[in-house]
Amino acid sequence: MPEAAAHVASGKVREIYALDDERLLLVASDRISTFDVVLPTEIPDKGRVLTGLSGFWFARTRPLVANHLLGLRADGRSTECRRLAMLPLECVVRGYLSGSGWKDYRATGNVCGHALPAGLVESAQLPEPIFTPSTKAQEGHDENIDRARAVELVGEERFQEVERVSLELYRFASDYAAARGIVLADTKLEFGLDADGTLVLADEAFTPDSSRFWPAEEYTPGGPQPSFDKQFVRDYCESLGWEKTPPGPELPDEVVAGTRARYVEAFETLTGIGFDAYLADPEVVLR
Ligand code: Q0N
Repeated sequence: MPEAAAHVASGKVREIYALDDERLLLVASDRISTFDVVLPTEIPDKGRVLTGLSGFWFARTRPLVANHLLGLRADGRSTECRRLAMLPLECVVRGYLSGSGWKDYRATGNVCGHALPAGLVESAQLPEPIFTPSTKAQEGHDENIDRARAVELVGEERFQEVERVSLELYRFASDYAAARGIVLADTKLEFGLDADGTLVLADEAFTPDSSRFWPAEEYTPGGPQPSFDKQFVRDYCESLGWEKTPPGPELPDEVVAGTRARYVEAFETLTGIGFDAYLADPEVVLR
């Protein structure tokens, strides 16, 4: 538990504490969710992998946009960051047709107001990445919105800026990941404003919890793709015939070990840094 820090917010798998008026501490737990349910079994080091990957991307995308990162703590799971006025948007970029994007396309032929070519199959790569913002609805669920609604929430100028920056960030990270054998199918970014009104990238960035990671080697459009990190967990849960409502099942040791190995593999493949080196000195990912 962080020293004398007020708890600000809880996510399903992360906690936010106030350090002072200007700074927050984001702590990534080892909890894992599947089918929107947090499971009772943790994946050791998952929070460290996500924190290290976010730090790596924050350091490398700084030429594109400012970000909230101030430093990584020695525990490897805690991020000190600048406290911002968050924009009420989840900035989603999709390069492939999956999840709610695929559902919308199948039902209507477009995704959040973006007209798309006819005849695309599930998981198809889109002609161009598209910006499909959503809002956090009351009960934590994301609600897709169109451009007009997003402009109502943040204004025309700010909308154009977050759209441009989100697409630039996605192109940078997806090109980087593709060169290392990982398809970054889509991603969710969050931004805030600093006291000067400068746009600042916040939250986590390009982690398996905020993005769909697919192994490029197995990519086969025309159906759902295996997930780089959670596929063992999903397959195990499916094998039980669990109803996908809480409580979720406990995971057996081999599913935990296999899943941990996949997280560590994603970290090492993308960063080119050994996970042991990260544990010894988390800020190695920033250099
Ligand atoms: C913050 N969340 C996650 C926005 C909030 N750097 C920051 N400064 C102030 N607040 C936050 C951060 C960060 N990161 C982030 N909560 C608070 C939840 N989102 C959900 C969508 O709306």
